[in-house]
Amino acid sequence: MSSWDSEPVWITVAPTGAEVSRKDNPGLPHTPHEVISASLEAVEAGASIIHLHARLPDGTPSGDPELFREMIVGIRKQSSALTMTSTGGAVWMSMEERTRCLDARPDLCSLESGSLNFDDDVFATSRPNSIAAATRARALGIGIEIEVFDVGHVVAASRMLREGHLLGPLMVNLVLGVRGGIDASPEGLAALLRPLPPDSRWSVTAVGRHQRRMLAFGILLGASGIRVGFEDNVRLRHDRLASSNAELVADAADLVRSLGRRVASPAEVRTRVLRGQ
Ligand code: KMH
Ligand code: ZN
Repeated sequence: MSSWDSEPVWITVAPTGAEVSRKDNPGLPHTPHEVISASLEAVEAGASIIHLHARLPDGTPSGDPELFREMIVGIRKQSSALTMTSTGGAVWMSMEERTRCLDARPDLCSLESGSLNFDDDVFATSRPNSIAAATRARALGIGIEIEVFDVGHVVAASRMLREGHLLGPLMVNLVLGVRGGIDASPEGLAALLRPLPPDSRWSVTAVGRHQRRMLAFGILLGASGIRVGFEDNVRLRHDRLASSNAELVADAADLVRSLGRRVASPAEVRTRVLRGQ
């Protein structure tokens, strides 16, 4: 676990996701061009990792590696932020569709280490599928962030690490408050941290109205990173929609500083998360 006052906190922005729509926030980016400008604004505001999903112009989620490639090239042209493509995709996608994004050669990819009910849907990732995706990402030199929605996912990731399917130290994103996953509470966060190997890098994500206070818990407990963006939450406060992803990032950066920690630069994040992956 990182030392809470000596290590800077990275901010990941997840600008579009797959389950949110323009009905939730009319500013949701769809096209690569829109995602690139939202991402670059977010980097200006303090983000150093961009968690990418691809969509067609009408907003339908897509696994097309060309869309991912366009976003990655555009972001890399104008920033040194790390790009992370989602192998979570959308709940209805096949594993094959979800992992096509690896062909776009991001710096990092997200990866599920298990399954869960995702609200009314089943979000399925079998252990063999997770291992196969991890093996492919590693062969391509892509770093892996495990997305954790419940305690068993931490246990499964630790097992993949022990068995050599993942390289250490683990990088995990602890997602709290998905209906079907662990609840967004201090006890929920503590439950996810308990089985985590001690040298892991962990970030905190919480959905909807729980976001800000759970990120604060994470920052105070020594999180390596926090995540914000329209994928997880479209509101700045309960009674106000966020005007942009960058506004959420700026607010998260203020939160980090107000709790006595520093926001990490992309260069610092590169050294920390790509070393050893
Ligand atoms: N869209 C969610 C079902 C990830 O990016 O790895 C899964 C998700 C997680 O967004
Ligand atoms: Zn995602």
